[in-house]
Amino acid sequence: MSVPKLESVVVQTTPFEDQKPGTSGLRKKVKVFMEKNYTENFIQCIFDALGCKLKGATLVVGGDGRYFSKPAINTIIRIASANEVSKLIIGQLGIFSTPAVSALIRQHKVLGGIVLTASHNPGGIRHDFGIKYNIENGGPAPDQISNNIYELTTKITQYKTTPTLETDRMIDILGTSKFNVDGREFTVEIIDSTKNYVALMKEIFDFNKLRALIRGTDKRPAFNILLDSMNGVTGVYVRNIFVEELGASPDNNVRRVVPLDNFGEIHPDPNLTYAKDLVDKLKENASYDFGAAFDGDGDRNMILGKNAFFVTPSDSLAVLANNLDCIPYFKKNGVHGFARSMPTAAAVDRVAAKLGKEMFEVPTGWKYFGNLMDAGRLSLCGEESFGTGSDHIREKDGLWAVLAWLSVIEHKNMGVEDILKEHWKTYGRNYFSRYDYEEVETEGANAMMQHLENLIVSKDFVGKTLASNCKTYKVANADNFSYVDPIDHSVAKNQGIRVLFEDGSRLIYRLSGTGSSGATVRIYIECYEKDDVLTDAQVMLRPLVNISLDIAQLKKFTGREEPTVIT
Ligand code: VG1
Ligand code: CO
Repeated sequence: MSVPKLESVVVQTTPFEDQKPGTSGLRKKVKVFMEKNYTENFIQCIFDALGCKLKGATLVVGGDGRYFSKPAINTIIRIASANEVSKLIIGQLGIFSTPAVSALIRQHKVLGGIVLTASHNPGGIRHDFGIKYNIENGGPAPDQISNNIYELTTKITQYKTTPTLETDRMIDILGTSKFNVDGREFTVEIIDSTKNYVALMKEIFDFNKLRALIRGTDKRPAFNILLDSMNGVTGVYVRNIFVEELGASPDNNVRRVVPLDNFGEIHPDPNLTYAKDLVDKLKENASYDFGAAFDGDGDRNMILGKNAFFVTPSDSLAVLANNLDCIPYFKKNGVHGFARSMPTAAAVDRVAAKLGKEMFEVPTGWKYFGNLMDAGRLSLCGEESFGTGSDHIREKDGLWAVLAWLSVIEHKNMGVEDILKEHWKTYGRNYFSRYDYEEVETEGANAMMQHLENLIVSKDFVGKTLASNCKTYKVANADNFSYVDPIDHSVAKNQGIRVLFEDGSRLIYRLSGTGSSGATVRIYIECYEKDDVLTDAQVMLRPLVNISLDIAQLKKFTGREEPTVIT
């Protein structure tokens, strides 16, 4: 077949003011990305930020398949071809989970990847789209690169593209297309969305044991699971790994496994509010031993036991940390340190202390784990926001977390609730809850944060005793969290207001960096109990919750009576 000879053109454009990436890439309403030159500008700025490294480079491109993915990928193909990229590796139909992109970047040792997702944010024409750049270690771009991209978006005057490059239906069919653009060869390879990732999971876990768990053996009945992909991208991976490889039933063990570009109009966020449907299924049907849900792009997970027994992500991390040696990957590579994001409850810290492992506390966002992993000091980490992962890739990984949990269950021959109870008996329990107030007016949210800033530096705040429901807590310290990366010494400031009490309890306040309209206030509440480990979390935390709302004057600043989501 002859290779089409094409020429690139330069298109004049003007900057948009709102292209600052948040916690994890740029997220906006679809209609914003549809504005003339909006997507083009941002893609060109990613490429400009990469500078001369881009010349002749290969990039991975794909995402959760949400609405607007296809036109965005076609735009990326044309702009990449004009910017001297030599090859794009794209998932068929534009589909790759976020962990799969990370794995591919690492496996193919390419310059980086572009992930098209707004993750747990709703999708569809009226909702959100997102673009994120991942670097050569497979992880989200660090702050320095994102800031650089943002700077460029404020100054952009032109972008390069190849308008005659025919992209129609290109990403629908597996195979390689070659073009000649401005005299250079440009290749687009469309690959299977799941193959590489499934192979990686097979290397990490013992699939024979997992199959025996799910199918049952002469000695043990089948362990009855229900996995909910929430109409997100994990559907294709779940079918491949659980149904085809591990013998789960396509009718009874998995649900919502066909990715939809609007996620069926649900909020693809695996927590007790947005995945209530799964919680109800497990409550209705006591024959289920285990439930799990994933978010739109497949990096988050929620773990449930029989009767929808809820495992907090902070506890999930601690339990996995305590049991990693039953997973072949860690047997082979050893277990180095552990890490969690600052607002995540400190349950894993206790495991680290007992096992004599290094423990790190980083700001919110997976990008802060990457350097530690690259330096060989971090094997397992997590965030309270339903993110768990290991150094097998540089993103959090929902399916990995479920396979890890099932490996622990198989090894210990115990159910989820019993594993947790045993864990709490050994380590005590870190009670944790997060209150989210979504789509609050930005002004009120900012004013509340400013009020807290002033409060924590006010005279006598440290040392003060705060009381609610006959419980008293003495403030031991308060600050706005700063982090110095132990590897490259970069500094991240203003990562959340912390009120730390003498007994180890904590209150943390942050504004979300992933929303697409208004502000989302997050309040994180944590306390630790050595012996009283079976009380309901909301009951145990009630006094601290009251104190948190009281000192923040949340109602006064935001007008909100109740949170949108409690986890
Ligand atoms: C939230 C979570 C954070 C997570 C981020 C991306 O950020 O709190 O822990 O890393 O989402 O997750 P924020 O700034 O809204 O609190 V994902 O699955 O949306 O990429
Ligand atoms: Co996600």
